[in-house]
Amino acid sequence: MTGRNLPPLSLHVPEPPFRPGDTVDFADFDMPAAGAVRRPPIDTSPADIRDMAYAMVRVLDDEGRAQGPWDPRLAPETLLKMLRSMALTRAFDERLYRAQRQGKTSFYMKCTGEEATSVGAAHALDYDDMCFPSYRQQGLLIARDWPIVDMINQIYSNRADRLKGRQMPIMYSVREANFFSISGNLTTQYPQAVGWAMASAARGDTRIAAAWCGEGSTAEGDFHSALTFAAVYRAPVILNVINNQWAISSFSGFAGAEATTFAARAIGYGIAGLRVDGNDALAVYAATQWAADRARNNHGPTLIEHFTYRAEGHSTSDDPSKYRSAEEGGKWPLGDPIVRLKRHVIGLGIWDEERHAAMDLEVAELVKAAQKEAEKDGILQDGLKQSFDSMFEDVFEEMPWHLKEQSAQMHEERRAAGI
Ligand SMILES: Cc1ncc(C[n+]2csc(CCOP(=O)(O)OP(=O)(O)O)c2C)c(N)n1
Repeated sequence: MTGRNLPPLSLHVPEPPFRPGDTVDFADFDMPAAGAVRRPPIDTSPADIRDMAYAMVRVLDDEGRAQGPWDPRLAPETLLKMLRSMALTRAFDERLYRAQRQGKTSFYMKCTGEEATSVGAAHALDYDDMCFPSYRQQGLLIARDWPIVDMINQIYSNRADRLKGRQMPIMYSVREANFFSISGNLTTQYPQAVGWAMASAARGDTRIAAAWCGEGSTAEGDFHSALTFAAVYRAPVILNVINNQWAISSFSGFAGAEATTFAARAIGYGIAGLRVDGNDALAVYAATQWAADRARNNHGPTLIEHFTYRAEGHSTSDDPSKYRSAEEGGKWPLGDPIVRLKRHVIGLGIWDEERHAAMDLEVAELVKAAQKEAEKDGILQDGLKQSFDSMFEDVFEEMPWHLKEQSAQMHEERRAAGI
């Protein structure tokens, strides 16, 4: 343009720190000391804890000792139950991942390295609190002792699948365990969780809701409308963001991580925001307990960012070696959540390596037995397990005339084709 001596405009396109083949160095990673962050009272005003959205609640130090005011001081049984649920979740993931490779199911997603974010939270919530998970919180169902054979039936879309083969594998729905139907459409569960929490409050109930989404999902519009409703009505809800740093091949910078934290999203809405070491089961437990007490006593919603690392591929359809350095997972400074809790309970003298090894064997056998049981009702390779008619059911409460017509047409065409 004439008469203007200005530099050309340009866009900033985020670039992840490490690409395939790069040497990984987390020296710049700001890792606050365990126990360093204060624990405010549950009726604190969101404005008074703005700094906490940039800090990190950590309980377990490098030696596995619990430090500071967020130590939830759990009973030995609770600590060991959490450890077992995390180990069982990992064993479940390993086996079902292999089942996909063997062609027994079409798809699977692991949560390896993120087990504390679901298992720690599940232990701090009441069983009748309603969970609105994403597809990476299988640890919630496992921590709530839901039978894993039922989860495998869904993954196999077999005869015993309660969802009648209508959903993609891992999109569980378990009303009895207060685990809301998973939807493939990212972040739709966020406003639904807030609405559920509002309904609970409007009815004078005492149950609260909790929602989970990934950091990539915070870029969805639903995330922002959910936060507005939660703040305006002070809905009794816990909004969890699992920042595992990757949304398939997009690093967290594309969801806004370069400029600020995900916990800091809460500030603009006037919501309490906490940032937590997501690989520290005790920190996840303590933050969830704080947020639950806050919600239950009508002090409003809390957004919790769980800082973690997606240790494996996004799904069985993904190859992370194409877009990130293979060294990343091993060098991630917050470690492995199972190893960290194990070190803690060994340090307390209530656990040892022998018992841990025996438990790993026991949970692997348990998953294997459940898989065998589920396979009696069929696997993917055997073909369809549900009646063709069931495909038209439950679209509406009562089947309307046009679906009856389509069903009849299907039968006619199958007859004509000799099947
Ligand atoms: C509305 C919508 N857009 C895109 C997708 C495709 N998709 C599935 S998972 C995913 C990445 C989500 O990443 P994140 O929220 O960080 O969660 P993570 O997978 O890391 O747990 C995308 C883009 C989708 N399922 N729904």
